[in-house]
Amino acid sequence: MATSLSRYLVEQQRAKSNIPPELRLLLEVVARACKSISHSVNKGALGGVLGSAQSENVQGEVQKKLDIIANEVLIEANEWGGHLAAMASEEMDSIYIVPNRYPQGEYLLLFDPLDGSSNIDVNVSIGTIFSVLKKPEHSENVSESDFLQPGHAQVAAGYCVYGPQTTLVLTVGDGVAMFTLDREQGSFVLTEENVRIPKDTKEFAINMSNMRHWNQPVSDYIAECLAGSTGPRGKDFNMRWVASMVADVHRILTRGGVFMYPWDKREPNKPGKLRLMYEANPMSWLIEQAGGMATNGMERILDIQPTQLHQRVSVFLGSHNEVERVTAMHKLKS
Ligand code: AHM
Ligand code: MG
Repeated sequence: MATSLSRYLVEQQRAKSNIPPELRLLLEVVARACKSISHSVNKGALGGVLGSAQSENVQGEVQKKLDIIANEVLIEANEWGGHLAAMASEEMDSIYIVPNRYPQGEYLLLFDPLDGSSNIDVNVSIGTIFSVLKKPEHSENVSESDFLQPGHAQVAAGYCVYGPQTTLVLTVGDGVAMFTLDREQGSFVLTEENVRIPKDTKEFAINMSNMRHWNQPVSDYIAECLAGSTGPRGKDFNMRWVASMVADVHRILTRGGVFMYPWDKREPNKPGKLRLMYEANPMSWLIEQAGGMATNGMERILDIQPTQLHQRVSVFLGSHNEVERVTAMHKLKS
């Protein structure tokens, strides 16, 4: 018989004691919210959900209607259950503390409600990314500083990709599992366990249009890949760039590859485009749990001590040997 997400979580707790009831509730609520977001995404123009919301988020990016809808769905689903103390989102300037009328739980939830915003209106895969932390024990009144924990402190992380299939991908620190949404049954069904990323790959993902803005190590690494079988790598590479991190990471978890969003000269004061706490950290943990590697070019992403909720980071993640190589090239130049 098919294993539902609920059953998987109960059985994991029984076998490994790694999913206490409050965390299980949290993960089930996040999955339910993703199901609802998936419905809105599927309706597209018919649901009046496409297009711009005529507003900007704290990062100065124009918000799409679906960015805001997904953010609201996640907050409304999660605020009343008693499992959370507060939430943080790419689409909200500061943290959202669970209102007084509801009990406060011990977890903190961070999310990018709809990643890949530029793909919403063009019917290309997009997704929700989430990260779960424990509220520090000493903290009475939850504040933003409670969120500033390194990625290795996450207790659960995952994403849901809204593509040809809706797939929820999850880790609680014991490998990576994938669940496909069965629309007739209305439930997520376990379709892959112990996901492993091949150590070697011939596929890279980077926005090549930024080439002239890269630093030397990134330029050197990509030059090696492009030189193909006659170059130093002795093999031909293929390139893929969906421009939705969820979709690019999903491909890498499925068949390997390396994904890069490096620092570049367009905005030299920012370490990169992607956000550490609700994009890079959850994705890096999933990648590591599947046998891959994730760095900012110099150090393990999961070891970075955050100083700001919305801070950015350079990202190199995916097949172990490629990430190791591009990281070594950075260290050589430093
Ligand atoms: P978003 O959170 O505003 O959607 O931005 C993040 C996205 C990632 O999903 C993707 O990897 C990247 O931005 C694409 O950037 P670019 O537009 O430079 O291709
Ligand atoms: Mg995003």
